[in-house]
Amino acid sequence: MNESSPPSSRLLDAIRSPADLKALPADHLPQLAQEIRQEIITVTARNGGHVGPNLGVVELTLALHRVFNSPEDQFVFDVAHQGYVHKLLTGRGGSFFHRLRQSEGASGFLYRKESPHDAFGAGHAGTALSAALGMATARDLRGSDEHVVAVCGDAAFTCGITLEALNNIVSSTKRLIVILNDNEWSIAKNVGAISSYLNRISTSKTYNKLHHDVEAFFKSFPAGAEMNRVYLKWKRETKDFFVESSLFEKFGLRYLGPVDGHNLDALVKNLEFAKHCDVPVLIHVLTKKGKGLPAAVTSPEKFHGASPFDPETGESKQSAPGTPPNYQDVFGRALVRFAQADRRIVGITGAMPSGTGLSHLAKEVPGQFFDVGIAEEHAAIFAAGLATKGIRPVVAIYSTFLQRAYDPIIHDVCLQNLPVTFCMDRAGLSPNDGPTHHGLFDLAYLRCVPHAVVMQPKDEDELVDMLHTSLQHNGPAFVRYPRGAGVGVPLKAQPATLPLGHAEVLREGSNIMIWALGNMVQDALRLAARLAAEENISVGVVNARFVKPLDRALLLSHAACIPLIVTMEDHVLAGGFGSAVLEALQESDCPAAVERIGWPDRFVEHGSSTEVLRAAYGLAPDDIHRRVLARWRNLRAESVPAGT
Ligand SMILES: Cc1ncc(C[n+]2csc(CCOP(=O)(O)OP(=O)(O)O)c2C)c(N)n1
Repeated sequence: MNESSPPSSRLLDAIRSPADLKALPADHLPQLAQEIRQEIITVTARNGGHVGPNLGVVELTLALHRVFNSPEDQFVFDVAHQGYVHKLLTGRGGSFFHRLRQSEGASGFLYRKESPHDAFGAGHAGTALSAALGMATARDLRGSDEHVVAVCGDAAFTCGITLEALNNIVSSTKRLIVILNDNEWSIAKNVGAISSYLNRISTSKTYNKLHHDVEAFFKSFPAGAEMNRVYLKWKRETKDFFVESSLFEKFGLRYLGPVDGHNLDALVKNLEFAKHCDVPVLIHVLTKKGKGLPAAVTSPEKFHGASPFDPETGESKQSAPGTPPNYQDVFGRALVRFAQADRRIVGITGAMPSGTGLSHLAKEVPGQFFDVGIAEEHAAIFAAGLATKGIRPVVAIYSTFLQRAYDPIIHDVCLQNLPVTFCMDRAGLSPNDGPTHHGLFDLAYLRCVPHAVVMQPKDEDELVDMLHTSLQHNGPAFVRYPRGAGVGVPLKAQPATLPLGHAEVLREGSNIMIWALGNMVQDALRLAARLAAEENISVGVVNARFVKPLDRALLLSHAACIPLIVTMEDHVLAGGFGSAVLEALQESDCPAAVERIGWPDRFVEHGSSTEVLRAAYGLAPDDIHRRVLARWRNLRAESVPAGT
């Protein structure tokens, strides 16, 4: 290591590119690591974000950028929620990073369009290995020479896609570096057989002691690379002895590790070695999620993706007094009651017990709770299997992650008309997270599937009714609801069974009828009141409840006598609720005027809040008011005969 005078000011402020990092004397790196941790804590405490995963990869990311040359060499981060350190080292620090997850600021994930250093974008888990393998194979085909490094968490190995890629590596390339960042945690504690296997490798005391002793022995020789090769060969061949078999070696990868993920020297050495290997290599790196923030180390689940917190104590910033309970908690508690009353009811999560509210079930009725890992396809088919034997599975998956389970939804659940309930949290915008996490496509991909019943409640009490209704229904049902707090309505003691395919008229009107879905119902009621008060227009509001089956009878009765139908949905217009209304009217040859309010055919970026993003897309309440009023006035003008 170069010795140099101790740095006085913040080193981080002088790092504008990986070249600046490379120029830094090695003995300054611990201070830089500390400054990076402090920066991440300061910014996530204010903006919220993935504090734990990022605090765990500070040394790993520093080592990657010391050894490789980004952007020529390419890093593919799985989920890309642990990319903050990478951002800070690639010219995205300062005020851009201070606006992390805010409008005009750094995204919470990696995007090819945000920086040339983001080789591959992500937000969903399990894609890194396939993407990196594709990039490495393209390199081989093109005859270029760059390195490709995939950085995958231990939970990524619960994803089918990761295992599919693993199966394909040796037949596709000779040069790929995979970093297994093993912190033993998914969002909750990692689950499943692979997680237990990794734990056995990491903790086999006999093996690790022997490995350290022998490493010290080999290091006592000045022979360098040759000795290192002999040592690694020994290590590979003895590992099977102590930890059954090295799974990764069976897939044809050279296994290196486990390596202390907070020891920069060890990381750099292993990466340097991997760089010169002529076979694909997996480096098993052990890291501590949340390192540097004691509260995050003791509560890794809470600090995986934290809302704003006190940087000193780690205490969450309290939501404003009187904030209604979150949809996810209302759902989770209702499911506990239903499951306690009916032992056939079980809850299934794909590695997200707290995010979906299923942690309530895990705690209260653990025998009826399953965490299957980040495995949405498996979750859906597992549920289908359970349903064939009379079990009533409730699969709770965010709308965006349910996209993974599309084929199982069609092929395994709906085709066989099995009674599985899917509860889709985060349907609609997930503003700070951005396009990988917005749940804006589910209506389009679900309402075309035969047998599917698709619904969205107007408030949290109706969510409980819909969960109850779906559990009475002898077929597949999908309930979507938004992120965050409910409306604040009281919850009935006993849920109601809703008649399938029946909408609810909340306000009568004779000029305009707004058909609103879910969280748009409250906006619709405010819009109707305003148009009535300010413009003297008679505006009714329907709570659609069901997108499929749609309440065609009510819709046609409105279209027959009300001049303008407005649809409102927190979903893309293409294929959504408004499209369902148009199709129903067209199929009945009903020439009604329809104004559809929803998201355009665009990937909506991240932003500071739902309000900010709605305003950016002309969907703020004032914008909608202007549009509906203009359409109404046009219709009126068209209906008045010329010359009068
Ligand atoms: C398909 C999909 N399902 C669920 C998630 C939610 N999710 C985000 S990160 C994460 C856990 C990742 O754990 P790991 O890969 O071990 O990385 P770590 O956070 O521990 O660094 C999960 C389940 C997701 N991003 N994508």
